[in-house]
Amino acid sequence: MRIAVLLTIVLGLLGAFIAAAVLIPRHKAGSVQLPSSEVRDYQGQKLSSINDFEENSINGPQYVDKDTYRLEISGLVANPGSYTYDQIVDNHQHYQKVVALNCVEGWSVNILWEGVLVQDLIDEAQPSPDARVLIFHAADGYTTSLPIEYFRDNNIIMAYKMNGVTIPPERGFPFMLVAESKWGYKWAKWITGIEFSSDISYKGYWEDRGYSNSGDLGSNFIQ
Ligand SMILES: Nc1nc2c(c(=O)[nH]1)N[C@H]1C(S)=C(S)[C@@H](COP(=O)(O)O)O[C@H]1N2
Ligand SMILES: [Mo]
Repeated sequence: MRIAVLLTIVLGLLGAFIAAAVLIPRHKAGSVQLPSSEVRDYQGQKLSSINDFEENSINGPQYVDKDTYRLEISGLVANPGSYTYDQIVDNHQHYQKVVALNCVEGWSVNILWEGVLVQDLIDEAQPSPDARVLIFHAADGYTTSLPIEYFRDNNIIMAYKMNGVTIPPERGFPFMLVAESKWGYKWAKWITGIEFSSDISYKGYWEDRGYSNSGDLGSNFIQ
């Protein structure tokens, strides 16, 4: 009789443990990112909002799938490659800076960017001496180019966050080039490839339509 009671208790407890193990949700590896609100003040500076951008992309917003995404490094390099989102974000030093984007249409936004240094990607790619420009390719077919020395000289970053939140699809997820001191059309969004080229007269989407190839702020943007 005693044994029967003991057995019932033991079996009952065992059943409860098994049920708990199956039913209670467990933590997956890594951390779960909860939606956070964007930073609007940074070191005494007022920042613009993500919502202050005007939507004027050539083919509308692009929705890039993080799991199948690859960044293609190609052209005049010893070490071409195809990198996942995590390989870019997790395997590189992170940098932050506040930089204003100015569109030729007359609006601007001041944003806190976080990203990886393009020079780190250049160093990994090991460009040949013939490589003079980097051509950025994007998910919507957009391209734009900048001289290879521009990135080191200006500590240019390729951003994955703006105002402390992951860049939303409409604003260029997964990566946007923070082309400091250049007009907005040099700030490639939805970057899918960086091609190293010798063609210093290469013209991107807007450059080919008459906008200056240097894209320098302050210079006349119409050639
Ligand atoms: N892939 C891609 N990147 C792009 C563009 C675009 O159409 N496609 N437009 C450029 C222009 S003209 C500006 S001003 C900035 C900011 O664009 P947004 O306000 O549409 O985000 O993105 C730049 N990068
Ligand atoms: Mo623009």
